[in-house]
Amino acid sequence: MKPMLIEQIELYAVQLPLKSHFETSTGRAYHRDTILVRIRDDGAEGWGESPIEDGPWYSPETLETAWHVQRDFLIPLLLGQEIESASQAFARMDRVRGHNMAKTGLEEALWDLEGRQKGLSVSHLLGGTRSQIESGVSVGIQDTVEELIEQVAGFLELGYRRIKIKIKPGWDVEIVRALRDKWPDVPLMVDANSAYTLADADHLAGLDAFNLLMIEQPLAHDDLYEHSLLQRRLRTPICLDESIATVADAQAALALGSGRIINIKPGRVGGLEEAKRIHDLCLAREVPVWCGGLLEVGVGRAHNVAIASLPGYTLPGDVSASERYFDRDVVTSPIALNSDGTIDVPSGPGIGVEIDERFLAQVTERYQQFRA
Ligand code: NPG
Repeated sequence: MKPMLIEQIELYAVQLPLKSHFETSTGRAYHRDTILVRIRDDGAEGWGESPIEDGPWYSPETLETAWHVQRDFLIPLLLGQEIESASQAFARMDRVRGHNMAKTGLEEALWDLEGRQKGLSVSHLLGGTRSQIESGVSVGIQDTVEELIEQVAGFLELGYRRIKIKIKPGWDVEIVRALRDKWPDVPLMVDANSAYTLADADHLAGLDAFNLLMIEQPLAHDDLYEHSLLQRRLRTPICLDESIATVADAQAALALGSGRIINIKPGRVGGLEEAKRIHDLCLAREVPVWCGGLLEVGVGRAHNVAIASLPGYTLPGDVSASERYFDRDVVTSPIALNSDGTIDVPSGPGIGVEIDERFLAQVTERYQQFRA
């Protein structure tokens, strides 16, 4: 098979309204801002997503930084180049430090392109072994506990296999108690998005009473050491998210005992290849992983489904149906939930979703084309 030739790259800054606002300890979002990337070679094309937010709240990257780094540094490294396999793309962009979300959209687009050219699914290219993934849902901070209970009840009714709630100081132990009173056995976890410090260790240990699957990223977004101290004081496993940007971070975290579970988001680590490397490391060490989400639209969501089909993704992740967030998605067949709480892994070429070009044009706020 001849190598891919990166002939044309297009960037689309897109904004979609969220069905309802999504609140984490870092703030409230009413719409989803993201960058979609299309790469063309000959007649074929592939799509990827850089799931930035409307500000540097979760990650330091924003629309402006990602666009700037893509336009001025990453695209010049790729455009006009031949590449044998998308698995090499992350290394081609190595000269640029960090900026993982900017890299992800470009890298994912090459996976999709490669799959379409070879007639293989991205799941197959990555070594996926599942035809369905288990789907969990992430529920934001609500104004009242009654509203939270109503939302959780609705998601359980739909079949979601695991509930994650966002917590922050003042919205934690008592909220979990209320959920556990109502649902003693539902697979439940909490996500703090770095809202606590080590001084909160005793308070966080109060969560040990509720048989939680895990507590995600309680401490600083770039910390490994204090998480290792906290983990020794908690029975509940810590899951790391923000702290793991590279394979080296994952190695350090496992060596230090900073947590017992890792959430791998392609957008956070720079794409599918780096996600796979972290997965492989964790699989070899028997550390469970799951696929996180950054409210991706259909493109990034489909890539998340593909990576979540790898064998080490043994826990239900945050890959939920498109309709959980959007009335209308930018793809013609949005990711859907089966009644048993699973999502099918597409077996067709690439990521298995087609772009709704007319709708994409309506929601695109900025566009730029680059040709070799
Ligand atoms: O379903 O895609 C999803 C969202 C899952 O809760 C989720 N993501 O910290 O993991 C997180 C959180 C997040 C969302 C972070 C948006 C940043 C932005």
